[in-house]
Amino acid sequence: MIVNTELEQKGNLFPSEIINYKKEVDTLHFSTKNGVALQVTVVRDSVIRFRYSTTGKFENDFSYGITIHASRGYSFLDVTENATHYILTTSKLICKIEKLSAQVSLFDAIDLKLINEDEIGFHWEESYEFGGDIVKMSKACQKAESFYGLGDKPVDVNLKGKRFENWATDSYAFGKDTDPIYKAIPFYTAIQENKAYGIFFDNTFKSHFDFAHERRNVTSFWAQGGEMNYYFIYGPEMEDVVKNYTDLTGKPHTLPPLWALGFHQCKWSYYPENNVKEITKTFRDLKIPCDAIYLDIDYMDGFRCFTWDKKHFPDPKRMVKELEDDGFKTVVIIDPGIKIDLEYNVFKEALDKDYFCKRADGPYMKGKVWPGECYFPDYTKPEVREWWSGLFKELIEDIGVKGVWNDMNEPAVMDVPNKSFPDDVRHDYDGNPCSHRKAHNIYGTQMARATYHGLKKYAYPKRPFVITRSAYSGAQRYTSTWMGDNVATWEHLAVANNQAQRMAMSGFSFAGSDIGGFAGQPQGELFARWIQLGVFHAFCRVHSSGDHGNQEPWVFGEEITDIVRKFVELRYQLLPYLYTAFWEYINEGTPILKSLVLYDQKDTATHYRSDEFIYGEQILICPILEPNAKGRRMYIPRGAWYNFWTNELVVGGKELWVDANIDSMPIFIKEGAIIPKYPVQQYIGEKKFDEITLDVYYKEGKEASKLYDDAHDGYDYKKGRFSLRTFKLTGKKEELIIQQHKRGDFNADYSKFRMVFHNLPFQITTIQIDNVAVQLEDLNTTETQSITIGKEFTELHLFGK
Ligand code: MIG
Repeated sequence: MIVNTELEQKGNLFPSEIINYKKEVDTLHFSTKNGVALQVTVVRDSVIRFRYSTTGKFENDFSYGITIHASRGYSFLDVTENATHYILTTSKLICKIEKLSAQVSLFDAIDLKLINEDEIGFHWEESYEFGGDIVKMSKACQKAESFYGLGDKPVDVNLKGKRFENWATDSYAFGKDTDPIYKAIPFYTAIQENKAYGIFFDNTFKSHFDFAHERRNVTSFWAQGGEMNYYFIYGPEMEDVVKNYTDLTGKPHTLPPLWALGFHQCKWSYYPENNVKEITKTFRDLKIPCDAIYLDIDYMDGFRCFTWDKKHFPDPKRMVKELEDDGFKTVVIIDPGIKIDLEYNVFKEALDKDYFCKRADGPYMKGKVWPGECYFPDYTKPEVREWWSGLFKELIEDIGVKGVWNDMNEPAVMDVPNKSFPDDVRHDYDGNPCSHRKAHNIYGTQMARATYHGLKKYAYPKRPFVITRSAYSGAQRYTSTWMGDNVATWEHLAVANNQAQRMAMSGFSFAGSDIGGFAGQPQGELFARWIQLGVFHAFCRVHSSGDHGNQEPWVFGEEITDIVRKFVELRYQLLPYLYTAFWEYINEGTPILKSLVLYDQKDTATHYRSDEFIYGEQILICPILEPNAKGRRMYIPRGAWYNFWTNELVVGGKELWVDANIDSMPIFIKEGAIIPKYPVQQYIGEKKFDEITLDVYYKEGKEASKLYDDAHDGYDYKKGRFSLRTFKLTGKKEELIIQQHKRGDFNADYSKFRMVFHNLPFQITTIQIDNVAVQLEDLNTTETQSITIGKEFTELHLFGK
């Protein structure tokens, strides 16, 4: 039984036989004898939406999850009918709907094999307490099927055998397997028989997913209200499922400013001003690159949002300017709770304009958070979001703050058993009034959305930067995210690794954990290992509660400081590589981190691997997750990979011991890759440089690599001011050819590439650039050979012997 039956006499209800069918452009409408309506909409050849109503009438079709920019359109659609089924065919999928039961099955249109079928399919239970239905779906689970996704769940990568709940929850010091935590992302990908498909259950009520936990051969999902409304997304590659889901729910609207991909330092809390300055100065003194410093709640006056504690921060504008002059962007926290205080203009205005959430019978939704008793804006109302955006004018435009951190937006409330609003609170839901049962999971996303629009407006012509704790599907359009209040333990380091991969395969790549752990204090060794992992997450920030001591890179002694510096420097060197991956993400929806199963689903050995992942397209990472390690066993995916530290070439498809003392970690580069590197900078824009490095990893055969670049901030890139270079490498026994193709009209400051050749199996004798022979003088004769060349070459040809 999926949920407890509400009243004993009521059990599950099912659609009866289909008695009516009508086709309207891309939508098929079915109705059953007992009044169930089913709408089947072809969104794309590989994406079909299923929507059920038990009353025969549908609610207003409104979703915060689906973006208006989602691609629509299919190349082929055919509907036929036989004695038992309706059959819908696209170029990718065949969908059969059984006349007697309305049960659905889906097949690959090319090899005609079954991909997924309803077990009992759609069913429901009437909700005695709230009205409407508890809507349920159960699908057959195949024997070797496995499951991935669901956002921030702190569990191993494969979800099979587990059951989950989606209900955004403030979860201080959550543990491995705690469920639910901060986010609600009701999307998963399944793989069976080498075919991947996804299901996005776009329902914001509390929802549940069961992956063959209750019954070995059944996968089911259900929600405490709303519609059974899900999108079936076919791959057959997992990466295509994720890309299609990301297309539906949205890619980030803008690239982040490059500084947002730098290293960030945070703590609860840095104050007063001279403490902040001491921290930033130490970064510069110790030459540990850093781009952003965060102010947690104590910068405010009595935790009132949009105010400053004038004692600790007498002149915020001056301070922010001085930090900026030293290369630090200031990011400040803003919570949703607005202190009840008639002298406080933000409160007063929202009260006058009726912007706060109210209880069912009319009183305000009152709850205690950091400022004491608060009211909470209803961000699900467009007018309230507009107002909220406007509040950022002073902070951003005048004071010069560059980023905003939205916390507590599950929403979190203190000293109440459910840690949030009661169910009866009313929300506008963009003109579809509802209770908190429906708006809860989307509240944080709408807050981050309003914050994003404020930043976008007032930071213009610069790009906005927002970070949120709570999120529903689609939040990635507006904001980055972190995983909330983790703990300084080795287990949590593994959790952070799983969560970042899981978020990426859930369409949300701009994510990272509190490096070092929020609660508790790490030993230096754990901190160093966490930094090593964190520098390979798109969002890279050290944060801690500060309750248990300091957590800056230098508090663990010189050895650890040096290790931190080494890896943060590596992050800064690899920024053009990360930026290129980010560009792929915002254009194609390609996840920046790829779990091995997403990278190579055909290799079933990857289906249960959690530790290793691919960073971007060509770098394999495996964090060290245990104390006192001198290395570890790890799985090397198929293909051939160079050990980043030793240049040793290993052939994958097997487990391997890899050495990694505390100052090292397993990093491998795909054979044939060309990896771009900047010189080390202490912050983005510190230096202008005339050349960047391309690390070329020899391969006998072909491999393509990319390098994206633009002004690193602003919007000119949207008007063509970017450059996208594609490098095609072809290696032969005594030759190496690199062809470059460039798109876009951005011209970077640097004019040259320093090409460093790794593992060339020959001595270079002749070099041709664009078919003209050049002198060999630039060449080193050491093992690593390198050459400096003008960046606009179209073909570089090395001959050797
Ligand atoms: O109740 O603002 O997850 O990152 O430092 C705690 C103080 C509120 C929780 C966030 C954490 C932040 C802290 N906040």
